[in-house]
Amino acid sequence: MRQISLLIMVLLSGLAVFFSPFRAAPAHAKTAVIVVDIQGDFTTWKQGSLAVPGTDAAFIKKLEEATKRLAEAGFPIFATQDWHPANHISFYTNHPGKKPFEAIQIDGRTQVLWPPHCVQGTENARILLDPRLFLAVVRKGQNPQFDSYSGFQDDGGQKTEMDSLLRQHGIRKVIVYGIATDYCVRATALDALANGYQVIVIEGLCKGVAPESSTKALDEMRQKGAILMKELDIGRIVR
Ligand code: VGL
Ligand code: ZN
Repeated sequence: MRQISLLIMVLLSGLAVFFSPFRAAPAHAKTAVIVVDIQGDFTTWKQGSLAVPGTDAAFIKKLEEATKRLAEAGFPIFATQDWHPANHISFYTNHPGKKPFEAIQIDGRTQVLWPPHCVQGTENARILLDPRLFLAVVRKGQNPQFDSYSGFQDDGGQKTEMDSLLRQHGIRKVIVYGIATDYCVRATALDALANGYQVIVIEGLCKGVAPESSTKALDEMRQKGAILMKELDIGRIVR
């Protein structure tokens, strides 16, 4: 008899834990990861059209392993994906007489002209990490008239779904890394700060187009409130 009541108690306490309101809060309910633009066209590994120095197979493997560790630790993982139509305003080929990496003024904005890259549906527009890692992929730069380095909004002020996705998941803090430090990582981290999120940038998981602008971008992110971590140290990330 005593054994039966013990059994019932064990079962009931199991149920209590199962239905406990605390179970609804996963290990890192308020901190998410935003992995920026890990796409073939930005890598030397895939001989991308806009290959960023240092983005060889070993670096992408490092990104994949870090992202897996974060996923296993319970952080929700979001990705951004540069996703341009062929007639995109940022492609130098759409501005006769202009050369790649030239900067021009368009309606008072500075637009760097890039080699065509991340064209919708092409092999090198694909994200190179295991798609099962991501809770959602936010595409950007789809409007032919506006560039969008930021994962939150384009240069015309049109918002992506990023902010509402993060809100839906109760996120207050984001860990940001990817390509390129001086463009899309910078813009995404600064917009995250501007939208009220705490931001951690993992320097060792970023590569930049140019050293000088990358150093400047990291300084600016820190100055505006981001915490910079040299390498991923999950134990030091407090939620
Ligand atoms: C990026 C230039 C053009 C980036 C995207 O992902 O940093 N850079 N488009
Ligand atoms: Zn782009």
